[in-house]
Amino acid sequence: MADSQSFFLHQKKEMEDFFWKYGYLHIKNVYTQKDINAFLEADKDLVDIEKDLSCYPNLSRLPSNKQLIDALSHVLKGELVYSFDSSICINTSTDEKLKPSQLLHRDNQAEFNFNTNLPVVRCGVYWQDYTNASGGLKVAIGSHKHEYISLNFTFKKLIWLFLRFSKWGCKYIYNKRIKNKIKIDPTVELLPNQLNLKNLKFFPKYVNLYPKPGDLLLWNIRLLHQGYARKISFFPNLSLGARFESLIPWFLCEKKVSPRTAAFFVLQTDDELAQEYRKKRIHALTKKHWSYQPLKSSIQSLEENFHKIDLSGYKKIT
Ligand SMILES: O=C(O)CCC(=O)C(=O)O
Ligand SMILES: [Fe+2]
Repeated sequence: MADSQSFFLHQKKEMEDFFWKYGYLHIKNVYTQKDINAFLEADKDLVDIEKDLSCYPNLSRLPSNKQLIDALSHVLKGELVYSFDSSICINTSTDEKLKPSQLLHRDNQAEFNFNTNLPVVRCGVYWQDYTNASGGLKVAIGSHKHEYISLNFTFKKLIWLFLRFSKWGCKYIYNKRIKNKIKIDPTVELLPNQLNLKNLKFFPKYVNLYPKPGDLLLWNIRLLHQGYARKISFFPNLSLGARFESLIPWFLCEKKVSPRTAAFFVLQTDDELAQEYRKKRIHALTKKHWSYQPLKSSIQSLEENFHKIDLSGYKKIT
């Protein structure tokens, strides 16, 4: 099926078309299994989830990869910026801590203008083989361009959604948030962007992604996605929403990858919307994250490979 297609780094044009249409990419063999294992083995005693990958002598080579940067600057249609928004989690459990209805999310994005494109991606590098396993990534195809009405909707959520179809309704939501001092993520819009009927769809359509060690998955920062996907043994190509999936007994699913190790990093262009996103995100990342200084050697290599690096987060704590 076209939706669950994977690519190699040299297929730049194919990746560009696929990415803007569907909002995600599965890129094969970006690294070798041997390399990622060696990076991890060498740096594992330094790992702290709050540290950026640039704080590690070896794992810093995951984002600072010339071939990847070349390919993605083509896909995102602009030269790339590194903003020190990354981390690695090692040996984490794949037990679901969230209710199925809370799994699906966009990364620090809500109520944005669906008529614009945001050239910001989150990349995931996974150390385990997910080919025949549960516990991996599920994405909602093309959801970077649509808002959805789904079965999760409460009456209040539905009213809220309809308010967003008018300027007046958006202003009403904004005023309500200000008046009630509702705390929302600083990277999310306080004043919702007005929705248009063509932005609205019923029920997302999903696909599960099954990377092998050395593959890279990436998704538009606006795309709906979740971890903890289940692979149903007798219907391996079927991908259901988390609520339906949770009704399927585990003996009908492939075993979960557990524990799991994965690194994530954000790449973006320097376009105006991406700059706006970057500024808000740098502000939203924790003081602890910015207290870990990147290594000089990493900075040098990032500077050589990226068009620009944005160190402004580190000024927050000085
Ligand atoms: O656990 C995963 O594979 C996805 C994690 C995720 O949602 C994220 O890093 O934004
Ligand atoms: Fe996410």
